[in-house]
Amino acid sequence: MKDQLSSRTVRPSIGIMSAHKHAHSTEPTTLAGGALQGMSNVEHIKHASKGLFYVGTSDGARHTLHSEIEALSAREAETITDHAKELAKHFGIYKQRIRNESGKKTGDFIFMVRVKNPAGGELTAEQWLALDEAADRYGDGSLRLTARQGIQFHYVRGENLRALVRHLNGKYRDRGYQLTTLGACGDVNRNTVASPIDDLDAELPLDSRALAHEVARELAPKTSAYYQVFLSDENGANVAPVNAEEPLYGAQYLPRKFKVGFAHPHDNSIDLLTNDVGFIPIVRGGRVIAYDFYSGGGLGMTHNQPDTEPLLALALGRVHRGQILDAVRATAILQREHGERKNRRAARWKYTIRRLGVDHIKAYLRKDFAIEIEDAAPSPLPPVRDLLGWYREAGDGDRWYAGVMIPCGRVRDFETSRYRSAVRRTVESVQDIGIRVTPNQHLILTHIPASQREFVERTFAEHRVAFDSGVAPIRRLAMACPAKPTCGLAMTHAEQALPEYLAELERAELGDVDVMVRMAGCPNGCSRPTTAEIGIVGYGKNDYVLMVGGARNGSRLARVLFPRLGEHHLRQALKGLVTAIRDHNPHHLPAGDFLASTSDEKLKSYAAMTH
Ligand code: SRM
Ligand code: SF4
Repeated sequence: MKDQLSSRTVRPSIGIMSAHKHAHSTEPTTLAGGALQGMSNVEHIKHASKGLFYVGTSDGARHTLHSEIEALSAREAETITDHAKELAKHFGIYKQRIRNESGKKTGDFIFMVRVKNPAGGELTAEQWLALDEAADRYGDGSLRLTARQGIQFHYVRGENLRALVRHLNGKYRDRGYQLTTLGACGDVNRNTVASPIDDLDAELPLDSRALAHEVARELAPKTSAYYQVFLSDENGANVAPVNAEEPLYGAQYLPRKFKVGFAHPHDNSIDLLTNDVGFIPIVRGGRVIAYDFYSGGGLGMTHNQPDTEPLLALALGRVHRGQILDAVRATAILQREHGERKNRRAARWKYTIRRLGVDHIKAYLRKDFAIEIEDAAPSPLPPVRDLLGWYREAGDGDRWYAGVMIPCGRVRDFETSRYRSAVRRTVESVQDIGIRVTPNQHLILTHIPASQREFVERTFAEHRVAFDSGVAPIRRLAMACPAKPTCGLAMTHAEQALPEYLAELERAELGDVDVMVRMAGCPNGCSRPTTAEIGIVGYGKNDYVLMVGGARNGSRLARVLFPRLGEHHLRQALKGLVTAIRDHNPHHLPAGDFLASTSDEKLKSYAAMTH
């Protein structure tokens, strides 16, 4: 196998100097600046893998990732090694361990497997049914819709891992898109999100999804290791030619995850400004004339590392449709060369672009990558919409789409509401139905004839799944991350806590208040609490940060109102603040604007009130 740092790797000789230093005062360790020495352990692991094939060990020896997966499948190993763990992420696989009540990782080894679902979260009925079947066969009987329109399996046992990946990849192709876990995690482009109503919106049907698909295809890992490790046939014969070349990423892939999104002028549910690179069409006279181009967003921050912070993407100007793929590719190359590779916490593009200077980056994109960025103020962003209920679909037929609320994205049959069965029954019964995962962790069922609307509603009612007006305003935009017990980084619960907090607000007759509440189990911010109107972030055992005042269109970060709160006080504060949005908001401002424009002192006095 050829060494992968091949001549085909595009390597610009960049003379970009740090324009103004961001918070990171030490000189960065970058590919452009030097050798592997001094880079993080993960960089060494990626480099030694020769395109994700080999697991290097600390004594300089190596074995194949394939051999570790073989051992798992044969039940000869409980899990994979920690070096293999870093590579497996690039295949959408996370090594996890069940945590006990006190949070200690003492339980069985398990895996989380993430399926990529680019360009609007679209799935066919066959694909949905394949996922649904796999939930029982290989997971814990649930499907977890993600905040980036993906689907996760939790509690996958080692011996089922390869079988699950094969099941997903093997049979269910449609319209050229195959379910895959390749590149769903790891230091590559993650799921490329797009507004789920891109082409459905009756007033403005667009086609940004095609661009999102192009980006997803172009930035997918090109190594064939995935196929050799998971998909070689029963006799070990390869299903794809062996290839370790990564023309775009090179031997060490990107310094960190990379995220790209496309919003719609009527819907910013993807939270455009939280992406590394984002676009939204500019429409004049019903025609898309160009796209606003944003760069450098990201929400993660790390305890005890004050240099790390949530940052919204910056508006760079306008680009034309024909240059969008080039602009994404160029940004990925700049990040590959100039991103920090020693401290992974400081390695996201949001830090690189600010360290190098936005003007430098723009100049560089223009000159060396020939991207024609037109200087222009961006158009105002549309709101983050819940998209629940019925909407007529674009096109001539009398077809409809229906947004269905899935609490915290967990498609499961609970005792009270049987979400999984309701969706399966609908998908099996309505001809030509399509499915989309929304960035709010909900589902949209598409292409439903008017004559079938009543059947769909009845099916949901029979399974006790609340639909449209049956969903309280306070729940419609609520999101939480998986957190405990599966997420190894979680400090508190989130998915398992937020529904109860919301129920408590409903019991206090606050369910009708229109406010976006999001909760995460640690400061990584996976459910995007930092752009919510009310954001809750787990910070330690029985310790939470309460944030307020994000904008409904994602254009403003929330500010910290309480840096530390125990759970009891958190619940009390939630009640007080939601009451204030309803009762002390004389101009009926949207909840985020009300919270943003009210002083801390005032809000704290409301938070202390209970009713
Ligand atoms: Fe995330 C890591 C779950 C969207 C920022 N995220 C994780 C891991 C894999 C934990 C780990 O590294 O061990 C979580 C898996 C837990 C589990 O048991 O399932 C996890 N992230 C999720 C999901 C499932 C949350 C959800 O409720 O939907 C989302 C999967 C999206 C997908 O399909 O690709 C998810 N994560 C996000 C988002 C929101 C977004 O992308 O729109 C963010 C904030 C935006 C951003 O990237 O800055 C996000 N996740 C992080 C970070 C912080 C990154 C940083 O820059 O510091 C981590 C930790 C890390 O990478 O080191 C992380
Ligand atoms: Fe895990 Fe933290 Fe992400 Fe929640 S926000 S899924 S706790 S990494």
